[in-house]
Amino acid sequence: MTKKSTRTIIDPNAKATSKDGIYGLPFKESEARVVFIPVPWDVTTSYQAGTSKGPGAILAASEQIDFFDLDFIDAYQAGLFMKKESAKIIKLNSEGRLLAKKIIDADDATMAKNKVLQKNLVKVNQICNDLNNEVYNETKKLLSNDQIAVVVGGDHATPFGAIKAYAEKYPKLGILHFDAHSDTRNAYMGFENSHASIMHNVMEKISGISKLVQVGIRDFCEQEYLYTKENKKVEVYFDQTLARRKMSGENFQKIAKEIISKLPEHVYISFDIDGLDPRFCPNTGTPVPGGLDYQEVMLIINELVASGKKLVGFDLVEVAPNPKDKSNEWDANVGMRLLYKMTSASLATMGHIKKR
Ligand SMILES: [Mn+2]
Repeated sequence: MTKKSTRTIIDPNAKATSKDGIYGLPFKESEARVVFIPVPWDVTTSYQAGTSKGPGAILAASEQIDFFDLDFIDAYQAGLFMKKESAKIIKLNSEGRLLAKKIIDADDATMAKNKVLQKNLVKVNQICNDLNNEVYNETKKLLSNDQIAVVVGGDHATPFGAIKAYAEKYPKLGILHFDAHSDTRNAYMGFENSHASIMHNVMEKISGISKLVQVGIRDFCEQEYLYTKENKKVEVYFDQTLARRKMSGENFQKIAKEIISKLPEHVYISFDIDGLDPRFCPNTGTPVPGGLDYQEVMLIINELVASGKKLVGFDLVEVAPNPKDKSNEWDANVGMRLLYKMTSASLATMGHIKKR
């Protein structure tokens, strides 16, 4: 990346406008330490589609940011930039979604005898592989340039390629995974690369991941429960367990420290917005009651920074705008703030900005 001082051209007290880049910032990609990769993707979304509109909604909502932060000093100074949505990814998504829809709607008996649907399933799996390669190549390019690449989904299938590129750059990488769902199914409705299998694929198909710590999990099948229980590299903080520990009077800061203690030196956060209580993400694809409070997440992130471990990369997925009311940008508002906080934390742990 090229160097540029921006202190003179950004007024952090002024209202940002979306005609500039994300968070109203004027950086070019080459000047930005953090590059957001929008991935408008919801090919295998089973319940409510709409996460493909997430990156655009986050970009639009981002002008509401106030840069002043009680924990970190001026993350924006490091240069933040969001790429344009890729035409190739948009095309892959609409092709894939059309094919996947008929498979999702078909029952098992129909799938077993319908050759066209079976062919379409192979095609959908190929399309998802193409997406993974696109995201992998883009992330690899940015990482080799000493930039931090951040996937903004899209559904939870989107960051696979990014995590693969990060694991190559940081061997023994640990994943801190916030989610309502375990996302460790072998496959979902025959889809090999669906949102419901992302962490299974990360653990089985990417070498070098030393640890997966899941937080907020409250929706999973028995296969997932057994998979995470038997895999020594996986540690699960179920939502129910966290809630009961809190209700029995345990100090949440102590719990947050414990969560962070399970992670290695280099950490990647994969953040599914539905890990939060649904009041923070009412339009996400598959909301589940329970979940983390926003400030609990802030505390866990803070404990990560305090631990001296490095937040080398992260993603934010499953943010979906309200399909019936475009003026309601609540989900994206929460998303863009969470994204800015993770950006700040990552930059601070990587030595690019200071803690307050
Ligand atoms: Mn997920």
